[in-house]
Amino acid sequence: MSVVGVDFGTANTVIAVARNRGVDVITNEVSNRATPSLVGFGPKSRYLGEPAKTQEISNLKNTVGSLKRLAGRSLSDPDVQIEQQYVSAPLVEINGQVGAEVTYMGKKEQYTAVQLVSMFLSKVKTTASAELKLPVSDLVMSVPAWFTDIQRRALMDAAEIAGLKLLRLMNDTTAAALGYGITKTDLPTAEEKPRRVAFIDIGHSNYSCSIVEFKKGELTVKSTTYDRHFGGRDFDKALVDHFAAEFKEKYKIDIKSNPKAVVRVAAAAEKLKKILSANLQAPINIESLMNDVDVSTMMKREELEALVEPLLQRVHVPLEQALIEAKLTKDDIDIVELVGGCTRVPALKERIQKFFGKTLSFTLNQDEAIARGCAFSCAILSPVFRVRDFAIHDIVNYPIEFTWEKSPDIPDEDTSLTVFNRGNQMPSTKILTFYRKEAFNLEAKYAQPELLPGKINPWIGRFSVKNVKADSKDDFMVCKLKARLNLHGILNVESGYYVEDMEVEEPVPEEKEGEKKEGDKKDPDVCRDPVVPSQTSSEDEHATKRPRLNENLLTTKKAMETDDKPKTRKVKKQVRKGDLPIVSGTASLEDSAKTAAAEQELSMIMEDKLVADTEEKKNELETYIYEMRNKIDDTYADFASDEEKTKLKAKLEASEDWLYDEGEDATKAVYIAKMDEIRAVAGPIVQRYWDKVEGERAAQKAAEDA
Ligand code: ATP
Ligand code: K
Ligand code: MG
Repeated sequence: MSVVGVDFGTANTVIAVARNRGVDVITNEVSNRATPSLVGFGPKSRYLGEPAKTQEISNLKNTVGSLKRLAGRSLSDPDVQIEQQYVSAPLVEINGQVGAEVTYMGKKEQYTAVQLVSMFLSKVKTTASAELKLPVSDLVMSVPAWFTDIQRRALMDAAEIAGLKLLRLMNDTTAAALGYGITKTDLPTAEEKPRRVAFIDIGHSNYSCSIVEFKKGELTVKSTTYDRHFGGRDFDKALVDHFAAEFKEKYKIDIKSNPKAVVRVAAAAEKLKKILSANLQAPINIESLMNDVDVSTMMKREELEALVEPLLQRVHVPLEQALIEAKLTKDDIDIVELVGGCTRVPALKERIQKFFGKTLSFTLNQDEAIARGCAFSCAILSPVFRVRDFAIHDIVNYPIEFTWEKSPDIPDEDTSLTVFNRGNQMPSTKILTFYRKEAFNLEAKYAQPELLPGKINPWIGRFSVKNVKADSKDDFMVCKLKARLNLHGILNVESGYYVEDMEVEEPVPEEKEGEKKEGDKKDPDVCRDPVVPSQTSSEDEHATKRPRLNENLLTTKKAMETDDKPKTRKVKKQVRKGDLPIVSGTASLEDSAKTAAAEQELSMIMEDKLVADTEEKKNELETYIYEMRNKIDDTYADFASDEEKTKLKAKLEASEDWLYDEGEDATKAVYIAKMDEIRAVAGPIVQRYWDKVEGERAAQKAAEDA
C-alpha cells in the first residue's frame, strides 16, 4: 500500500512518498519536482499539470488555475472575483458552485471547481503511481489553515471522485511542523520547557504563520494566523501593472487589451522577480509581445520593493497576531522556520527577521517541507507502515455554534451554543445533551461569519435526531449527541444515543473535587474536552422537570461520610440505553452525485489515455519509417535483393506521405495496421540480418570454446 503526501499549492503541487525507510519527493513525467496546479482542455483530450502549463498561452480560455481557491465557493463570492483575475478561463455558476466554462473536444462544457480539482488529483494519482509502480489510493493532502468546512468538504469530495482516499486534510503549517518535529532527535522531554517554533509559509497566494510547541513525540499548535491574499502572485501582479504602464508609454502598446500579452508579461515578471531575489537588478526582454513590438527593460530590486510596499507593510500583522493568540512574546520563540517559495524574497526575510529579532532558520526544504510533512502523516495513519508515533494537536480556527428549535416543553430554553471556539483543540469530540420528547433538528454554523474568507457560506450542516420520545412517565428522553470536528477539520454529528439515570453503588474513586467525569469518556475518540451542556442559563428553573445536567457527578454525602464501612457511594449514573439515528445534511456532495462525477472522470481518463496511446503509436510508426529508410542502404543493404529494396522504399515513401496527409489524425488501430504493413515487407530482410549476426556470434563462441 502506498503512502503519499501532497502539497496542493495554488501554483505548484509537490508529491512526496514514503519509501526506503524515508520520505522522498518524486518527479513528474518531465522530471520536475513540482507540478503546475493547472488543468486545460483541448480538442481531443485534457491537459493536466505540465502539459496544461505548456499549452497555457495558446489555450488561455480553456486553462484553469487557482483550483484549490475555487473549491467550495460560489461565483458571487468577492474572493472568487479576485481569483478570476488569475484564471484565464471564464468562471461560471453551476448549481450554486463556482466552475469554469471551457471548450473540450469541440464542445462547450462546464465543470465545477470540485470536478476541476478531481481532474488535477487524478493526475497526481497517476504521477505517484507511475513513480511507485503501485496503485495509489491513500494520501494526506495539505490545505491552508483558514479553509472552512465547505472548502474542506469540497476537497474531500474531489479526492473521492478521483478515486483517492484522503486520510487527513492537514493544515499547511502543521504539515511543515510535523516534518520538522518527526526528524528531530533532540526535542525537550515532557518535564522540560517546550521548544517553540514559528513556521511561516508564504506561497503563491497566501501567507500563514503557526506557532508550535514541540516536545518529544508531540507537537501542539498554539496559534495559526494568516493573510489570505498575500503571496508571490501579488508581486507578479504589481510588476505586470508596472510594465503595462511602462510599455504603454514607451512602446505605445496596451497589453491589458491582449490577454496573451498579459500572460507573457506575467511569466517574464515572475522570472524577473526570482532573479531579483539573488541579484540587485535584472533585465526583462520579450520578443514580439504584441503588434510585432519587442519590449526590453530593466528593473532594480529596490524598484520591485517599492512596487510591493503596501504588501510589505502587512508582513508583521499575522506574526503579531500569532504571538498574541499564543500568549507569547517574541523572546519566547526559539526558532523561526520559513517555507514556501515566496520566503526567498529578501525584503520579506528582512522584515520577518526584524520582527522576531533573531536569525531565520531554513532547515526545511522550502518547496518540499509541506509535502514531506503530509507523507509522514500518511505513514503514521497508514496501517501497514511503522513510524515513530508523533502526536499532532492542531487547533480550531473559527468558532462553531449549534442552533436548535426551542423544545415546546421547555419554554425558556436557549436555542444556540458555541461548541468549538477559536484555539480549541482539533480534532475533538464534544457531547451535547438535549432533553426532548420528540424528534428534533439542530444546525451547525460558523458563529462569526465575518471571520470567514470572502462571503463563504457559514452554514455547516443540519442534523435531524430521530426516534426521540418521552418515557413511560412522560419524562424527557436524555439525548446525547456526539459532535466531532474531525482530523480533516470537518464537523459532523457522528452519532446519537439516549441515556437513563440509574442509581448505582460504586467504590469512592480518589479524584479531585469537582473533576468532571462522564461515562462517554471511555470512548476512544472522545477527547479531553469537557462535556458541553445543552442549556446553560435556564438550568435551575427546570431542575424539577429535568435532571440537573451534572447530577451524575454529585456524590451522595451520606456515602462519603461513613468511615467504618468500605468506601462506597451511591451515584446516579447515566447509562446508555440505545441509539438515536441521525440524518445529516451537509455541504458534501450526495453519494449519487459523487458516483456520477467519478464515472465522468473515469471516462475522461480513458479518453486521455486513448489520445496518449494513439500519439505513441503514431510516433512509433514515424520512427520506424526513418529507421528503415536509413538502414536499408546501410545495415540491411547486403540482406535484400534490389527488387526487395525498391519495394520497401516505395512502401516507406507511401507510408510517410500518408502520415503527413490523411494519416495525420488517424486512430490507434490504423497506425498499428500501417506499421504491420511495413513490417510485412521489411520483416524477411531484418530476419536475414539477425540470422547472420547470430551465426557469427555462435561461430565466435565455438572458436573461443575450442
Ligand atoms: P500557496 O501556498 O499560496 O497555495 P504554492 O504552494 O503553490 O501557493 P509555493 O510553491 O510555495 O506556492 O511558492 C510559489 C511562489 O514562490 C511563486 O509565486 C513563485 O514565483 C515564488 N518564488 C519561487 N522562487 C522564488 C524566488 N527565488 N524569489 C522570489 N519568489 C520566488
Ligand atoms: K507548493
Ligand atoms: Mg503552498
